[in-house]
Amino acid sequence: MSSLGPNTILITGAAGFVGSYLLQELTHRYPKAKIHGTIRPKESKDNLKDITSKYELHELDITDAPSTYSLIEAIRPEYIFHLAAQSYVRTSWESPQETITTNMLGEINLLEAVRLLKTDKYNPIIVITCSSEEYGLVTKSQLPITEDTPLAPLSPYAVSKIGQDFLGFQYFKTYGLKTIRLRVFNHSGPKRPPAFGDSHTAHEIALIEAGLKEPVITYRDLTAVRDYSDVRDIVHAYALAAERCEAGDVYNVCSGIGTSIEQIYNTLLHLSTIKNIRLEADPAGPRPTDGGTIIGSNSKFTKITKWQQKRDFLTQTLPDILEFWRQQINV
Ligand code: A2R
Repeated sequence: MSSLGPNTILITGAAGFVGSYLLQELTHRYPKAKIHGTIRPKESKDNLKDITSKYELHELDITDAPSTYSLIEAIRPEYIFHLAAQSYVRTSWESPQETITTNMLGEINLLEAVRLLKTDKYNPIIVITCSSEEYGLVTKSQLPITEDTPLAPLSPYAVSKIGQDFLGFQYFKTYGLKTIRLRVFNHSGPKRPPAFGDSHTAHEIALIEAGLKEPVITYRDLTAVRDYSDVRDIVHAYALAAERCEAGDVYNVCSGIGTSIEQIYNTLLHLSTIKNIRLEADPAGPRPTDGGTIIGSNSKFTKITKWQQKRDFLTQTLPDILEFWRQQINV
């Protein structure tokens, strides 16, 4: 590693939603570094369309141990950002096996590859993207959530992320791998698939504005409060984590601000050019783990990294998401 930063970087899951923003962030932050990303075989490259800076993509199924080892051996990244995952909470109820396999076995393959290649001279920093879902069942008296709040997972996805989290801890303790575990709270931005609530609502509004849908939007739970950040601030946090966080430690990455789902709906409806959109309750009702208030404390992370968020979720991120969908629909 030079004094200007890492010479070689690997992002697993680089063609995913966050991976594409991280690629953008890192190519600008480390213009001299060689940046590699993995893409799942047959995966779409749509998220990478607007990235003009240089990087190299490698096809990899992270559940394939020999291929994972070969890639790490070939490029020997000094920073590894591990994002490849089954990232949908809802899918995890339908496909718990796939979720646990991709997320836990995938990470074991990555950590094993590094363990086997580790020497006195080669021991990369590995940033692991864990999740606020690990905290799961949280009572009001436990807010804001710190890294010491007990983990109480409510979905197979949350269990898989605890597995990833604790594997990172174990490989640090047992083998001295430089893992940094980030428990990341809700984050969104343009390109977020409409399977996620805020993006779904913005997509629906853009369809209504284009005359492609009746002016009705359904909701599952307006009362839930979550801790939202802009994905562009989150990927900046990932870079700072690799540079400044303590190996072996765990950090919450969040805004510390509670935003209700109702605020998200109202903000997006207010931004719409159509003023007679009706909100109706989805007959499917809330998900098993909707509801409640999840707000994190980012003080451990901001103290060590000096991370500052630049974008306000309601007034900057949401308008950008709506504009993204308007443009997609008008193409
Ligand atoms: O599912 P795909 O084809 O979109 O590919 C996803 C990829 N991925 C895999 N890559 C290699 N081998 C696999 N077996 C495998 N399964 C899935 O990981 C996708 O490109 C990437 C994850 O990106 P997204 O699904 O867009 O998630 P997002 O929001 O970017 O989250 C990134 C990370 C994940 O670890 C989340 O659990 C965490 O941040 O919140």
